[in-house]
Amino acid sequence: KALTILFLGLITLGCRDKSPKPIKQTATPNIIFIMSDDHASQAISAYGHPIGKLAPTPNIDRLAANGALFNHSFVTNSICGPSRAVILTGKYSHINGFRQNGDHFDGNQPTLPKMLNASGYQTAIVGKWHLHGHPQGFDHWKIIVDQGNYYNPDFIVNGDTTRIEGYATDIITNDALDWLQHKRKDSIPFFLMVQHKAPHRNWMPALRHTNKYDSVQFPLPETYFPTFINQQAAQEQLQTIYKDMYEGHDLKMTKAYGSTELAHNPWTTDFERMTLEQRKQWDENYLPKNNAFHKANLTGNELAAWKGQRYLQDYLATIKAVDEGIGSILDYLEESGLDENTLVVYTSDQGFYLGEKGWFDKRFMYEESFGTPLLMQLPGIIEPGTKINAMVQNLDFAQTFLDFANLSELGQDMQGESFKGLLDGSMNESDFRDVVYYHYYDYPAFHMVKKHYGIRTKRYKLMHFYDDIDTWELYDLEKDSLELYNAYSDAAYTEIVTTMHKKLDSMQAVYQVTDIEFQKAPKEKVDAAYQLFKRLRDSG
Ligand code: SGN
Ligand code: CA
Repeated sequence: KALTILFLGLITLGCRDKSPKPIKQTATPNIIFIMSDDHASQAISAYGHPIGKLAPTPNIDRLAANGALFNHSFVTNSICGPSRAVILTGKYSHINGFRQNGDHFDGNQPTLPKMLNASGYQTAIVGKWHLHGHPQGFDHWKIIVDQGNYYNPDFIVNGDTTRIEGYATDIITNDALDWLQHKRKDSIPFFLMVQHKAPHRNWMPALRHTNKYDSVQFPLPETYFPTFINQQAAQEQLQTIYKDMYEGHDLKMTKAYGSTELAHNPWTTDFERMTLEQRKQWDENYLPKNNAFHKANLTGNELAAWKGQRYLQDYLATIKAVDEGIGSILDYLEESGLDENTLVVYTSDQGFYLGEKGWFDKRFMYEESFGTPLLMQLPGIIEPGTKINAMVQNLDFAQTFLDFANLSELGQDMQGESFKGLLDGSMNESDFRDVVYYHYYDYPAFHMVKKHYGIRTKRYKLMHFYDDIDTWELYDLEKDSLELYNAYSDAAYTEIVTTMHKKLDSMQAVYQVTDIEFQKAPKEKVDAAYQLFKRLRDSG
């Protein structure tokens, strides 16, 4: 008898490798929500941008091939913590209370994971949280401390902070896979959030990718050296690649030919956390290209262009591990048969600048950072190769997922709109919203992007920058997709300006934006912040 059991056991084990595990599909779909930090659509090959084409993301592109790619997906407030709070609550920053990085998320309020969990979903989150406090509504959570580090990051696991050796992106991917394969219960639907630190500043690629794009010449945007006319907030920001990046910390430049000592590096921890072996390998990988730089003796615009290249090479190489991780998750879903009933979502907490207007970072309501990549697959529901042009927002995610889970009634208090109908073909794009509201508060803060709010319709964008300035901008996106010409005072646009103001007022009324949202920071605080960030930048 024992032999028979052993024999049957061996057969079963043998089969497991070859054919997919028979899986009992759940009545409502599972949801895997993968979000990276600061991933620009320009850096995803499926979006067709020249930069993305030179640094392909074949696994993220699988989602576009199997499902839908959104061309006009926007955030409500282009910064990390606030974006995450909007996604969890389905409510604008002024309603969920998390307006800017550093705020504390009120975890006692209703959230999407809590609703799904209470309705029978298994819930888990791994990776970046950045909302301070501990996650609520998750059966399993393992989060990175604050911004986290690329190498050997600290995680909070069951309330304890633990340093985990390895590369952050790989650790997060592996933890997600481990939960899917070993910790999750079969036959119960699940909601898994996989939230990468990458490709956030300071863009440190995995050791296997540090030299990935050394020989690629990326096209720098035509606006790399901008002249800002009637764009005071753009003029006064501190996020220009060739003015504001730290040469050592951000660009991995060294002090001299032959040296591996980093140039200006005000935050030393990112490199100090590496083990001696990691650091040795890192230095070996960067030395030849840094030596070549020193030899070239660049100055002026040539130096600025070189910095843009180095930034893009590192940023894009950092994305490589994210893409590989998504590949591993998709492979597992396909091998197990789970893919048939799993909605897989890929997005970023906001868009990012890859040298447009000379910039890195985000924050502005201009297209690159107001937009964010969004791709989704769910076989049998979403037609392969779907392209969606409707203006969706991260504000809509919670209601959309609740809709997929047949729990729409739980989202009645939320401020977004389910876009499930756009995905399953039951709704026309023209029946979806025709105006999007945006509001950014994080000032004075890193990069000194002024507070602003505004609306975007399919064709126009109206923005108001306030606090220590009071300026309006209007863009005709059909004629001026790069947002270079502020048409607010142009007589040809008088009527449009009036209509847009009316729409803006009505949006603020709909979303319950009250006067406290327009408060100014004390002038001393603004001045001190400008001084601090300039000092940090120039002290190298
Ligand atoms: C850090 C970065 C900033 C970045 C913020 C917010 N500086 O402070 O460049 O804008 O995070 O990013 S760093 O030198 O410390 O990397 S966010 O994605 O968390 O909102
Ligand atoms: Ca971010």
